[in-house]
Amino acid sequence: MTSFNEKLLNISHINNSLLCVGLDIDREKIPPFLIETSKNPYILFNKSIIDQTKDLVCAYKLNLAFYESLGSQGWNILHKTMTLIPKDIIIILDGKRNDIGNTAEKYARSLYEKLDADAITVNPYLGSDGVKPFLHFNNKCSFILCRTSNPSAVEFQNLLCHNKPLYEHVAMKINDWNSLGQCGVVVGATYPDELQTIRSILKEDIPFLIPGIGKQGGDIEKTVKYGTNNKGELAIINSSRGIIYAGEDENYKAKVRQAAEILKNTINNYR
Ligand code: OMP
Repeated sequence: MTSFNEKLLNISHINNSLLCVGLDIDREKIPPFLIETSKNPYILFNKSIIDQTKDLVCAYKLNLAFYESLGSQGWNILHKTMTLIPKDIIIILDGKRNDIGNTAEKYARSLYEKLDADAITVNPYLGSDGVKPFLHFNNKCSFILCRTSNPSAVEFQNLLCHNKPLYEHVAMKINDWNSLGQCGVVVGATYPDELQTIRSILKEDIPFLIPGIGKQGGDIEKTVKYGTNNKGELAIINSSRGIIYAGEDENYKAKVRQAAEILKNTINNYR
């Protein structure tokens, strides 16, 4: 069986890409004609995004909120979408899960065993016993939130504890939790200084998931410079709305492909 990092490096080389497209489906934003003319507009939409971008990406990230908010229909759309993604591309299910140990274990089984995600996102705020249940699944990767992209992230994550911001303590803990090699880290592209610091704390083989490019305005050059390892690898750079909602009318597929191609190439120019 291939490890998560081997799978990531393999697809990053094949497609020459660090780009992750976020499949965050939203009725308000998908081209209106799809809603009007199709019985399954979300599946049709996701299929067209995957068809247009599968040679341009290393990963797809599905934020579970967008699927859960559709009720049972959302779970069917999630399952079906996952079957449409080529097997060699990384699938990240983004639910930012955590809970006390025995409950966290159920979340982990749901995402890694039932849904068979390659990777998930995990909130570290409950401490080690809330994170460890996610770390014993072979060839999977749990991306631990370290410094998020949102404006209020500073409220807690930058608080000084023992003379260091809290996110640095989280980064150091991720090095410890990574003993089985199944940890990644989430750092927002909107905070390049923090990204640089966290890359310097973490071991070279820990992959970074970096959202915040595109609609949130993250700096692409600094994201690539500070977020990749010393070989320009092991970073997954996500954009959701900036790519999947690039077009509104019947021409949306070409616009989506163009947006993905431009971002992939811009990222590569800085590697
Ligand atoms: P866009 O802003 O549309 O590109 O979407 C960003 C995606 O990344 C959403 O699914 C967010 O939930 C997610 N995200 C952040 O935006 N900031 C973070 O700090 C962490 C995440 C995440 O874990 O993916």
